[in-house]
Amino acid sequence: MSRRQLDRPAGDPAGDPAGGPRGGTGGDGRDDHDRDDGCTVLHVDMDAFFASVELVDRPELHGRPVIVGGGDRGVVLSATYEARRFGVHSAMPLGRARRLCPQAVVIPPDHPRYADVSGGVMEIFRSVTPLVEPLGLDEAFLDVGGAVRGLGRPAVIAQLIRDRVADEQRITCSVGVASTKFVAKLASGRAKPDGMIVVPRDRTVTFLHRLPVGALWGVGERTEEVLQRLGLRTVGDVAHTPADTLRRALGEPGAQLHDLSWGHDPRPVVPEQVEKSVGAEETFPRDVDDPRVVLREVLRLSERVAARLRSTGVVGRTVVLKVRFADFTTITRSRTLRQPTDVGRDLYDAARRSYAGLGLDRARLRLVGVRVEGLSDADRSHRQLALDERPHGWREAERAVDRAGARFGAGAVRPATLVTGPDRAAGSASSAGSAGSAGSAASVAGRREAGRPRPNRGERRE
Ligand code: TTP
Ligand code: MG
Ligand code: MG
Repeated sequence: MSRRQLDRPAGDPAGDPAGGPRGGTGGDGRDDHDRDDGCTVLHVDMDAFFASVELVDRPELHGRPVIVGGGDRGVVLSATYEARRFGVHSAMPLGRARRLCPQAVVIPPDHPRYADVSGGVMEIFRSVTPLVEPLGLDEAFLDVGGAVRGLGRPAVIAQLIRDRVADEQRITCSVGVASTKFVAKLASGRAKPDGMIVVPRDRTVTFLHRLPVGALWGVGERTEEVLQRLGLRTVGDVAHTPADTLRRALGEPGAQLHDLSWGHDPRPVVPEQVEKSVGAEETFPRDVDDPRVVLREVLRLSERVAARLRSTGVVGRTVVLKVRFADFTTITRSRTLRQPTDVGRDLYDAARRSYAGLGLDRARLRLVGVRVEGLSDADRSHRQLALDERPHGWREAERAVDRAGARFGAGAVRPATLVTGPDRAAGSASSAGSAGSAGSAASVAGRREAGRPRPNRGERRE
């Protein structure tokens, strides 16, 4: 899929509760992409997620109504926008959906595949900022305030994300760009499908007040009924009703609705719990006894783990080398660094020493792995380093690689040692080290993303 322009054609009325134009404007119809100052919150949501993933392998279904559903509950889980034109929507009983749209292609869900694509999408988000708050498999809030210097304005970052999701996962997503989570989420919903909307800070109230009350966070059917009885139909109506009146009708949540209706939403983007360890390992296509090949792989894994540390905003102190012999015996060796790091070179140096310490003497290896433990917050650690005045050229160089990766996709820029290293002539090195080979695995241990296998990407998280 090609890179798209920042601007999309406006005017498709689908999914636009306020009846205004879509595709880049949250205010009064003008293009607001360049009015994104202070709009550091992005809400990104995949379009018709399950159905879109199914279309990746079935291009012949593009443009046709497709429903993913069935399973235990016999309901529609996801429907393409073509199916939605017939009134089909998620959570609808499948039988009713079939009656509304008999020509729809119905596909049973393939949850491991969706989890896999979700992992890839979240990885794109985390290459932009560590401040990613997933809301399920197909959506997340991102705080891009810290990424603006390196990657550009929020609207540019939003488009970058849309392009990368399209290029790498072959599905589309929609993005809301705003100054608060609540407004960003509303905006992404209005931008659907395959669009983005920027709500400039000073147009937040205008944007909100035209929407129906149901758009307010926390307003379900029952609350909506109460508001309707008070004669309140739009968010603007709620805004112009005294908070006390709302509190009397709805209790404390009534007052919160009043705040929301004026765009007050102080909730920060809360990233997921930090991992306990980050690691990657590689099973060689054939057992390897050449130390140069092994070390080359250790270097590649170290770079990969370090990039992962940086993208999640953490540094680690203990480097664990794992070696599995041809007979499946597995050993690990740890080294604790003086300073925590997120630099691949540091990890490699420690892992290389551990490897030398093993004195393997051409023992045949089946797998090597590099893991970092003892993680802590990178910002705090770097402040400490600044006090110690320890200049670190590698860190800057690797950060530049990250930025290129965030822009152009992982692997766009490789460390020079992996491209032209002296051991390149060793022959089998390139096959052993090829990214994404069947036996490759990267894992992030800890609470987050538990049980999310990613078989198709050759990466695994525990
Ligand atoms: P949504 O983002 O709500 O829906 P969607 O991605 O299919 O469509 P869009 O965002 O364009 O409106 O949910 C994401 C996925 O979660 C969806 O594809 C299927 C799954 N899902 C369920 O399994 N059960 C449900 O009740 C809903 C609403 C979604
Ligand atoms: Mg979605
Ligand atoms: Mg969603």
